[in-house]
Amino acid sequence: MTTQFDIPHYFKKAIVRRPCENMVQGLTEADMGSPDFDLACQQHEDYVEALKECNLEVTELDALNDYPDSCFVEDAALLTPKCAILMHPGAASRQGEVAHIEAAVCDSYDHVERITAPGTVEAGDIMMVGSHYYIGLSDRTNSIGAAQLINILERYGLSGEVVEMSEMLHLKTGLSYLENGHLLVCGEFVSKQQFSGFKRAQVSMQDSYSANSVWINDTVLVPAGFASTSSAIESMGYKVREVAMTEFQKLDGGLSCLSLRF
Ligand code: CIR
Repeated sequence: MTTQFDIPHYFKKAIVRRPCENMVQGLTEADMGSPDFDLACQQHEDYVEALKECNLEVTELDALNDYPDSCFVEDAALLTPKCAILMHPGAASRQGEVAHIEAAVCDSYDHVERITAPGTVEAGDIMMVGSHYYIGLSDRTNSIGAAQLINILERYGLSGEVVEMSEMLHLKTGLSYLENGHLLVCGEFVSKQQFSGFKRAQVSMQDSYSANSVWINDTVLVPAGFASTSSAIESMGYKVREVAMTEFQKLDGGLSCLSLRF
């Protein structure tokens, strides 16, 4: 296994998709009520602004009303420095999102691979640490899909390993790599031996939503309203940019889910 704790991976671009009015039909177990579409659009605009503040060139794709969860673009593809990999989501209602992201991905990549049935992977289950990728086996990502993914990664000189999990929606629901060996951990991932080599900062279950925070070019985006997570991240030496995410939280969507960064 290769890990490159000392070389942060700087990003140049991001792809996002605007929320659609049908987002109220999105998948959720959150029991927090329906999202307010207008407020979600405002929050999404501020998210895009935050990406730009981190010096990313942002491609904004149009809303897709046939796919309520389609603003969560992270799940449809994995963009590595060597190749792009189109996913096959485990959630049936989300499988069609992949065809709609393909053109934007192909615009930026010469090498485009794909996960195929019966394999399923949603890239919210994939955490990049240098050239190594951790792949959570969740309800959305199966071992056939993970094996396909590892095979593709290895063909490009990258590597992967699976992470057993049973409680969270996606791997990055409870884990975020902040570069420089720093890892936010929450819930079922706190005691995992697999992550004992990282400098870990524990996020309490009460603040679990903020365990999905995103390092982008030395700034960390943190959901607004989680002061203890923000200050823990600041004390690791990072600049924090808070983003209001209440309407996406109602759909179990975190900060990382709203963009593909590469
Ligand atoms: C779903 O359940 O698929 C969406 N409502 C939320 C997806 C969140 N994506 C992510 O954590 N990567």
